[in-house]
Amino acid sequence: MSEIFPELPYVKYEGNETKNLLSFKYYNPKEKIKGQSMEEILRFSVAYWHSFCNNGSDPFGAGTLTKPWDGIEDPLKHAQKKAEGAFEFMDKLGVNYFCFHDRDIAPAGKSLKESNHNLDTIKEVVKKLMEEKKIKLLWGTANLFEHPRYANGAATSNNSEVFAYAAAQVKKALEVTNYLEGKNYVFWGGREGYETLLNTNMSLEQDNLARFFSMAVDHAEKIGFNGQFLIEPKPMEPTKHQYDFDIANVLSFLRKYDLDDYFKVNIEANHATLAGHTFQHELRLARINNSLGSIDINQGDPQLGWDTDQFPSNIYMTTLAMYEILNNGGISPGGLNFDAKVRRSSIEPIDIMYGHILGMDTYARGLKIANELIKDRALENFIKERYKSYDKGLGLRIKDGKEDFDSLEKYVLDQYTENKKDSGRQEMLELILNQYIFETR
Ligand code: XLS
Ligand code: CA
Ligand code: CA
Repeated sequence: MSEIFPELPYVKYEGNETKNLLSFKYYNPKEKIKGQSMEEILRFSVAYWHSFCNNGSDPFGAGTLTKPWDGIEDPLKHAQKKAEGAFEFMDKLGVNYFCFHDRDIAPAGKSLKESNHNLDTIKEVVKKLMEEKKIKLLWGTANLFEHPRYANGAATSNNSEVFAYAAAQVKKALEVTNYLEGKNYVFWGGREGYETLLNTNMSLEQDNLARFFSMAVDHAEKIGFNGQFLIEPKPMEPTKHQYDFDIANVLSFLRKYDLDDYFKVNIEANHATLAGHTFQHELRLARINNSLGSIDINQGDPQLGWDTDQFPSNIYMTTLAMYEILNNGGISPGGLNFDAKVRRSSIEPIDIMYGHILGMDTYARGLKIANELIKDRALENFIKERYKSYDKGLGLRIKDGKEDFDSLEKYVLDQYTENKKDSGRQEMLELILNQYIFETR
């Protein structure tokens, strides 16, 4: 088969002395870190929608990015050529995973039947390409936000027929994900929220969302899908207020409806910042609750208050993200999915390649730095010391549940001294972090 992107090279690791911008300077897939190769730890994935479907259009103007399959009128031939281009791109980039929405790989038809037929046709093309290029499916999902029928929500629509349609669509997407041996299945509730409470029965909508998730769990069992279910929080966009606002919100929802055994979270960096958190905050919260499933790697723009989905270039963010992931014992069966797109003026396919190289190197470097930080206990020793009052005496008795308000009041009256203050040393710790970022080899 002739190449679809003849101008794109195979990207290789060349080390940090090279001047070749189309090579990896830090991402060395086979290099071992704590006994595992970088590719096994990072599990990079390309997002089908941003890299192969996005044409650069925005609310103010038309598409700017052209693709070799533009202009193919037959929708299935178009989808087939797009799939071939996608797998050639991913092979050249050297990633092992990809993610898709049902409607990214195969076009929606005029009816559910026709859409399902399109998916069934293209899933065969994709399966063959996966085998040929040795690329696996990190996760699949259903697009329950684009079609006008979902304007009032999918599982949280006021209309029960729309709920039914969404269920039928997820059933099929789950079956295709299973067929392609997807490691996870993601729910991102683009329209699952509200625009105004003046027209909203919040309690029914949330109960229905939980019913919908339970049905998915039951169906997975029915068809033998063993992948991990993930919920991807986002505070707003496209709705004013989405129900999966952030990690804390999702965890309380899952616990209320007894779904916490079946779901973990897929955390996107730009969604964390939209919710007013750092990416690390969301990762930490998920990690300490044993819920960290997978991550969508990108970054927002500090001056723009919306979801810009840029390729990650911030070494502080990637270092601290990898710090959480290593402390989590890794992220498998999840991975690091590039939910990132090039700017509207970056119009050539090679720009998409630069974007991924930028992100992969920034994460690979972050991984190495985080590993050193952990190995040297550079932060842990300080934290341990900072909380030492809970290791013995009064603190230990509090932890063991042996104190109450009466005994604590007595303790303060008899023994408390005001002069035991200590410094939080934030600046010193930032100095240490910088030292590791600057000096890690
Ligand atoms: C949109 C979301 C979406 C999910 C998958 O903001 O990030 O792309 O990752 O539906
Ligand atoms: Ca995402
Ligand atoms: Ca996003």
